[in-house]
Amino acid sequence: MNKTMLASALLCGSALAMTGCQTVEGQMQTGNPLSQPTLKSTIHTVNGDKKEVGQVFLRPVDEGVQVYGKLMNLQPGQTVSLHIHETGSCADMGKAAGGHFNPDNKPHSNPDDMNGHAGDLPNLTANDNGVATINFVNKKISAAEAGKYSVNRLAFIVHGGTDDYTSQPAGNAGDRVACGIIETM
Ligand SMILES: [Cu+2]
Repeated sequence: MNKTMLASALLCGSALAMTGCQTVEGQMQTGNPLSQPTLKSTIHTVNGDKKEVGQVFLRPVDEGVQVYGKLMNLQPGQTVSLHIHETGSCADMGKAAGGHFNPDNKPHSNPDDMNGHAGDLPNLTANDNGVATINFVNKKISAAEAGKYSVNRLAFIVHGGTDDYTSQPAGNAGDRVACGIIETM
């Protein structure tokens, strides 16, 4: 952890310290102000240099689990796709993460479809600085430490292309470009 990250962690480590906190965690929380993230993933490229490209947090909210964070170092305007995959491993260029998290054996769909994969999430488009944000409430997963719908110890996969929310089994989203294990805070 570098010094900047450490300072952010200290500033944002408690609900009482949110004022003035400029990290993604502070900027994007909505509602339930006392509900802190329970899970977090630091995402790295799957190729040789394993560069860090972002962080995603998960916290329980009334409607489900808020998934929020940023991916950096994308091409300006690039749309990528993000899913929760079923195995908590980023080995073998991310292939070890397996397929989409799908505890109820549903088809792949758009992330708002309750009949789709629990691990389906919306596409992200990078801004002029190559930064893409996600802020989505997933109603099909749990941010608890364990359980059928818990995503603890599973993996985020970033694909280089756009998820069409239709093609099976994974939306024709393209190569796996980055990956992060989901872990307890
Ligand atoms: Cu995927």
